[in-house]
Amino acid sequence: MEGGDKSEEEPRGPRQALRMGTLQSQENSPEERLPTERSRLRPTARRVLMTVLVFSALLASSVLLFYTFRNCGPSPCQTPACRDLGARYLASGDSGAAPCADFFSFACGRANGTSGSFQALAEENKSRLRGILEAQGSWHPGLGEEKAFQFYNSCMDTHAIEAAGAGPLRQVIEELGGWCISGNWTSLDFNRTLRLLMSQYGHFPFFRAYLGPHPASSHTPVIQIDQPEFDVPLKQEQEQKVSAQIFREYLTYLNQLGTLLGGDPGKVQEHASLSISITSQLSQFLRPLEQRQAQGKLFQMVTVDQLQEMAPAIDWLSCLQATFTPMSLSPSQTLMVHDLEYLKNMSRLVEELVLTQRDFLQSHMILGLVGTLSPALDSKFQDARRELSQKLRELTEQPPVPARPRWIECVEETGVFFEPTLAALYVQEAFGPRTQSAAMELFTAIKDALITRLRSLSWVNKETRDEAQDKVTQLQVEMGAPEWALKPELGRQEYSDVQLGPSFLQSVLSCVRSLRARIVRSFLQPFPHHRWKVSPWAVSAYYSIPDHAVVFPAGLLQPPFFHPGYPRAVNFGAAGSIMAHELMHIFYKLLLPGGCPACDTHALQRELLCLERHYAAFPLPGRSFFNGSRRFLENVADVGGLTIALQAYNKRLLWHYGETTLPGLDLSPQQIFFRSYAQVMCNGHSSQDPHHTHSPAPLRVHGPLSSTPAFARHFRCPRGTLLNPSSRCQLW
Ligand SMILES: *[C@@H]1O[C@H](CO)[C@@H](O)[C@H](O)[C@H]1NC(C)=O
Ligand SMILES: *[C@@H]1O[C@H](CO)[C@@H](O)[C@H](O)[C@H]1NC(C)=O
Ligand SMILES: *[C@@H]1O[C@H](CO)[C@@H](O)[C@H](O)[C@H]1NC(C)=O
Ligand SMILES: *[C@@H]1O[C@H](CO)[C@@H](O)[C@H](O)[C@H]1NC(C)=O
Ligand SMILES: *[C@@H]1O[C@H](CO)[C@@H](O)[C@H](O)[C@H]1NC(C)=O
Ligand SMILES: CC(=O)N[C@H]1CO[C@H](CO)[C@@H](O)[C@@H]1O
Repeated sequence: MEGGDKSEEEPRGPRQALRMGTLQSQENSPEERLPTERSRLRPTARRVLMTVLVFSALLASSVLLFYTFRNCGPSPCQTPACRDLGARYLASGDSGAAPCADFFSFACGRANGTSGSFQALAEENKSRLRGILEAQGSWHPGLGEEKAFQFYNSCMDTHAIEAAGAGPLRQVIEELGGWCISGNWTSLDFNRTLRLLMSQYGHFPFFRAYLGPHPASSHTPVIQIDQPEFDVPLKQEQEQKVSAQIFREYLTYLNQLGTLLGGDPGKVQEHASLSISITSQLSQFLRPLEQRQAQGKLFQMVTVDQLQEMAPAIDWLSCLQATFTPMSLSPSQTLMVHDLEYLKNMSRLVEELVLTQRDFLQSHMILGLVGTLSPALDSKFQDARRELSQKLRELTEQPPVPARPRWIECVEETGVFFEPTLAALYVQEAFGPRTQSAAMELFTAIKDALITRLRSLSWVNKETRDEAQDKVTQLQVEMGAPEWALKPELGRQEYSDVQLGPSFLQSVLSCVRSLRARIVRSFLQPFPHHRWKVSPWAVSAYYSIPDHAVVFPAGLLQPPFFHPGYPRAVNFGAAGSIMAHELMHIFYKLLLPGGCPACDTHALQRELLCLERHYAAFPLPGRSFFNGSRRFLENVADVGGLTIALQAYNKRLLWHYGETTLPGLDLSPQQIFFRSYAQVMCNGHSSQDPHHTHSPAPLRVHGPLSSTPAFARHFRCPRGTLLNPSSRCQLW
């Protein structure tokens, strides 16, 4: 179903406007005071008469319409967007589950096993990008867009890719000086090969190098040198048996690559084994982050010269200069090094290998490159890699990942290389002015509710409250997409350095170089605003501490989380609580020990402890258990986010008319609010979050809902049920 922007909000009939007028007069909202105030200028008698008339008229209509309202209730919204959402809720929920005992199953019961809401949303909107990329002739003439479409098409043209086979890759290997497994071979210049790999082919065999924010000033870029990423875990952590199997699978894979490139099987086997041995030795030098953290050596600032002295096997200046042009580097350039110990040991190993096993070192680098480039090669290379990854998942007891259709890969790849163009096209299609202003309006309502809430917190003193309020008002909000994507004329990219063809591999390599140069150039320009860390079609909101900015990408402000034509209950419950959750992150510092000396520390500690106990008391599925720290702060943000979103929603209900419900669901607006809140969390039993900072989904539903008296009221939960506990915490 098309849930896009085109479906308009339900036309508001006169009946409905009247009905809500009733609601208003009952609640005596501020909007209504306006006419009374204006009439003050008129003669007294007339004023009295008017007042009486207005009152009696209001009273009469109130009585009349109160009954109408009682009889019919808000009517269901019948737009395609609403019908679609109603059907989605019906399909995901388990109506047999008792909402007061297990609201998670009630809302997400059948969402089991399948991918979560966020993931589903991410996939759906990639299909939206696909729609854009495949709609021939829908794009404006312009070199940039044309290149993006051409790239996508050549990615989808599997016939051409299969026909070219390993040819384009052999050519790349020749450019690198060849290897002794197949084809011609010139003698090795290690530094030259490494420089080409890093700067021309985007492959970093011994370490990674990238531009990142300077630790002392987040707007200044610095070159960072980090540990490499290996295809397989070869560190002696697993059982002997498992690691032997991993070795075998990896060897099979490398052998396949070598023979696909026309190598003699015996020779390939020898080089593949040595390559594994090199990877394995390098892996032994890696130290986990925690260990480095414990030693207080997460990173060190060194100059290129100093690094050259400590890790002499690499020609640092020439490798980095080639990689980061047009930046101009000198020996005194400062670098941020994440694990100096690793680099020293790596350098020693490379020096040793250059002396004793030159040819093998070259083969090792090229085998790694082939792995890196596989996505741009024909199906034989891709199958080999997929097989390796499935085997590794089996061996490490992870569930298999289903094969992804080619178009998703191609959409993602096009999105990486042509992000500015795709961002503008996506925003045009999925985040029109009406959605934009509705989203901003929602955010303003949430922000206002938060400011109101701050005034009533018992543990915050006046000074801290004023400070917090200032922080909220000064917050930078990025809604939907960066400025340049919302105004395409600002972000038009020509990609003049991108050369497409003759083979898909060559196109990809050209894009890799162009992208790196673009990143470097953008870092070299002063940039006063927040730099987006996600694409506009991404589904993850975030708060950036250094920029004091919240970011809500357009991909998130889509059905089923948001639509300008949805009942407000849905938008406030789903997108609104996500927005409020992000806003709560502003106050993390206050909640940490010693973070708010001026607060009523005693009351604050009491409420934090209360919430900790509240969460700890939940029965949890599986092995997941609650443990303080970051996850606790996320829980605190969940509870606060729901409270704020609900408060904002109630205020909206009071001020505006025309609230609707969802077709096919027997739920009141408030019930829909809570249902929509839960729907956001329907992402299965295991956390999708890579860092596991969030609690498992059922807890993210039950924790906050059971802390909210209004939930129990609207679902008529008997006292003592899971979602209507006998006491509640009062943090927010
Ligand atoms: C959902 O998953 C749980 C645990 O994996 C399982 O016990 C339950 O039967 C599943 N329910 C449905 C409706 O698939
Ligand atoms: C090896 O080099 C020769 C001469 O330079 C060239 O003709 C031949 O095509 C090359 N072989 C491969 C496999 O590229
Ligand atoms: C690096 O090499 C040094 C000296 O050979 C050694 O003491 C140290 O344990 C090595 N570090 C790692 C992480 O293997
Ligand atoms: C690479 O270049 C550096 C710096 O010039 C040099 O010290 C090193 O020996 C070279 N490495 C190899 C393996 O030739
Ligand atoms: C919980 O976290 C604390 C500190 O973050 C840690 O010391 C403790 O071991 C953790 N407990 C469990 C059961 O993981
Ligand atoms: C959530 C969302 O907007 N999903 C859309 C993604 O794109 C497809 C294809 O255009 C639409 O059908 C979905 O509604």
